[in-house]
Amino acid sequence: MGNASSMLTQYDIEDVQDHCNHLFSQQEIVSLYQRFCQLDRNSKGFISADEFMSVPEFAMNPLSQRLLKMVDGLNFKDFVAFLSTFSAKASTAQKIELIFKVYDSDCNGKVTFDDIMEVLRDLTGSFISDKQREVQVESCPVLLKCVHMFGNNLRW
Ligand SMILES: [Ca+2]
Repeated sequence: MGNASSMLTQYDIEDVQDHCNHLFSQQEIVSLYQRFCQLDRNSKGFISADEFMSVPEFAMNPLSQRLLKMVDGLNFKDFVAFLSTFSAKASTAQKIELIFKVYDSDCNGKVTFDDIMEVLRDLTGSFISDKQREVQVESCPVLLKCVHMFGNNLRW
């Protein structure tokens, strides 16, 4: 598994299914493997950051750099496990964990005010100022409550 010219065996498919908690069918795993091999141009067994960025839909996503940190260098099995989080069948806990990782900019296990500001910078670019972003965050009670629950920010 991992070589573009290789095929998945039934054992490989079942192994990947187990690894992603059966959130993908066997046919879906075969399709994902074909796409994985297309993106893994040098048949290294993983998709590099450059290869991910060659997918226009991915490159255009304002959060692509954050997602890249999570997927860069993953082998097929771990890549499918990552993708399974986006499945409608994934648990709420899995989805929350992914969102948390996207927001935890400095990967310190906490989502702080500064992490949220970083995400807003990625999403808005230079269209709004840091001051305007701060006002947006501070005027959102739900967001503030989340930061208090999951962060350890001394600002408040
Ligand atoms: Ca953080």
